[in-house]
Amino acid sequence: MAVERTLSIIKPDATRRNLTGEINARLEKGGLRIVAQKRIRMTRQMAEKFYEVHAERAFYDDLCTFMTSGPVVVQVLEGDNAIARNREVMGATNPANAAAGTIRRDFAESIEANSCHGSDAPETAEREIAFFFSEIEIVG
Ligand code: FUP
Repeated sequence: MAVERTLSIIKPDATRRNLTGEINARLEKGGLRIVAQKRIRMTRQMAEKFYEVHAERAFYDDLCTFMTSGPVVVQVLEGDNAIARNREVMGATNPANAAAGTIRRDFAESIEANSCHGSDAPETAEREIAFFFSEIEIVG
């Protein structure tokens, strides 16, 4: 299996409820190593750029408002098949459809306030990691 890196975000609904540690424990127990991490406040401009692929979707505006409504923790996760592994640990986008024991099933408030983000492919992981981190900030 290939060692990969993926970009993870602990979203404002989760930081507001002080769930950073619990979510990090789920990630680590899931076989992922947190090799970079910082707590930031996304600006509107950052949120719009980060989610530009969704710019035409009806939920885009609300999503950008939500992502700037409080602090987020952005992270680089490393591990075997980290991109798919993280998406398994997170669960489906809509918590109503997320499998038992996943982060979104256990913590998410709604399809929008769904507690975490994870890159969905190698190309997006590379883009999203570079969006938040320089190479020297990532310590494997
Ligand atoms: P995911 O890859 O699971 O984060 O899901 P998507 O890339 O499809 O969606 C990105 C984010 O848009 C979700 F995390 C939450 C938000 N979203 C909505 O608010 N409403 C929707 O109907 C779909 C997505």
